[in-house]
Amino acid sequence: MDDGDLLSAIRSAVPDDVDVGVTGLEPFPHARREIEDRVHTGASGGLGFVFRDPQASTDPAASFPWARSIVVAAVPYLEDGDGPDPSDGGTGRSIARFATGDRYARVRSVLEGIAEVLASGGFRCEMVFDDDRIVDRAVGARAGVGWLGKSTMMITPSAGPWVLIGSVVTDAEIPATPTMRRSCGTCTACIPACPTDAIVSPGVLDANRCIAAVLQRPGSMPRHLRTAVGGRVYGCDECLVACPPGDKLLIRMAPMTDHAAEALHPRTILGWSDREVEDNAPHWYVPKRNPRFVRRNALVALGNTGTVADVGLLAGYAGHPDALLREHAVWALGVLGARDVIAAAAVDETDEAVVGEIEAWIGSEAHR
Ligand code: B12
Ligand code: SF4
Ligand code: SF4
Repeated sequence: MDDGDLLSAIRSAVPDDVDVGVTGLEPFPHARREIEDRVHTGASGGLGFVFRDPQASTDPAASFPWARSIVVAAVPYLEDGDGPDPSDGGTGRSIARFATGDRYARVRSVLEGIAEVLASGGFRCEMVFDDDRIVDRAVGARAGVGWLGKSTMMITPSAGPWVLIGSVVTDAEIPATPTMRRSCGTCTACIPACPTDAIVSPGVLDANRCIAAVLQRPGSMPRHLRTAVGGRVYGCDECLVACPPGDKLLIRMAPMTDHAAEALHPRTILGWSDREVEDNAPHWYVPKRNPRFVRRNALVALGNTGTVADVGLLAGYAGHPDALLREHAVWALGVLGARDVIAAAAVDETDEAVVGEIEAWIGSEAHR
């Protein structure tokens, strides 16, 4: 099989809605500069991933010295239930679409199909996605499967931003596919759609403010961002929902049922046992895989979306042994106006952060 045939064989092994391209192992100097800039300015928000070693993550030849080509796939991941939500006052879905179920299963299956074609030709290959050794969007853009949008998402003409990106690194020498000659043009819809103004300029994300990142970080959630977090517990879809090239795919999907919305409501999540958190969220980045951070997020989300009927549940968390959860429960109670419950919680409280949160709502005099 010659090189051109190899790419045709790969394309016929993947579903029709998956875009495939090829690029070489040359470094990605632009991506490296961008990543170093985010680390330098602090906009990386202390995240690890590709920010840990910008040189290594943008020089695939250093990580895969045996390889000659990168075959990259943009895999649409929307399903029924992902359709547009009715106007929710900006509170957002509790769990972003990409994290509802195992959406990476389809990426794995597409990459396995590609790897099978290569392996049957006697070539070595390795599947890579969401991996610190590769900047997925830069690979996808150079191979021409999409363009880098102002939201920093890689956008494809057929699925907009609703694609996950995965690659197969191989020692087959496959000619590179051309870069796409498309861009966002004059569109800027994602920038005002972001609830926290985290897209600070076109293509530049401040991860300190991005809700998707805030929900992944350990510790107390910054107080000034809690209201904007809305009803979100994991991930954020606002800059994707706002993106016009994704509309035609999004509207083809059935909307979320009331039953599914209740099953993922922050109050339901707060009722999950540790085991249920692990079962429902096996692929989420949760610091140290500790369910307390999922609960912290759900407490804030319930404060933003709950009603007086949720005060009892929150009052239980205001007496939780974990001070981080007490602190966020007090915040949620404050938002729902349950000052009497906060005053009752104040009586035996000694943790500094929780006392600070209590005093923010009922004042230090009332606390004493
Ligand atoms: C760390 C990380 C995050 C962090 C930080 C992301 C960030 N941009 O800083 C957080 C937790 C916030 C995050 C959130 C999300 N993520 Co994420 N994340 C990653 C990860 C692991 C590394 C990406 C990264 O930090 N790159 C470094 C930064 C500097 O690069 P960049 O933002 O892509 O920057 C490029 C642009 O800025 C561009 N650029 C620079 N200047 C300019 C100027 C203009 C005008 C333009 C147009 C472009 C441009 O050049 C840069 C280099 O290529 C990748 C997987 C991987 N290994 O690549 C997934 C990945 C990027 N995430 C993904 C997804 C799905 C998401 C979410 C949509 C999930 C959700 N619903 O909550 C959100 C989207 C938020 C957003 N607007 O980016 C997908 C994106 C797929 C796609 N179509 O682009 C990836 C590729 C995972 C995958 N394998 O599919 N993510
Ligand atoms: S994921 Fe949400 S918070 Fe982050 S940039 Fe997009 S809209 Fe803003
Ligand atoms: S909303 Fe508009 S500007 Fe933002 S990424 Fe999508 S096409 Fe580009």
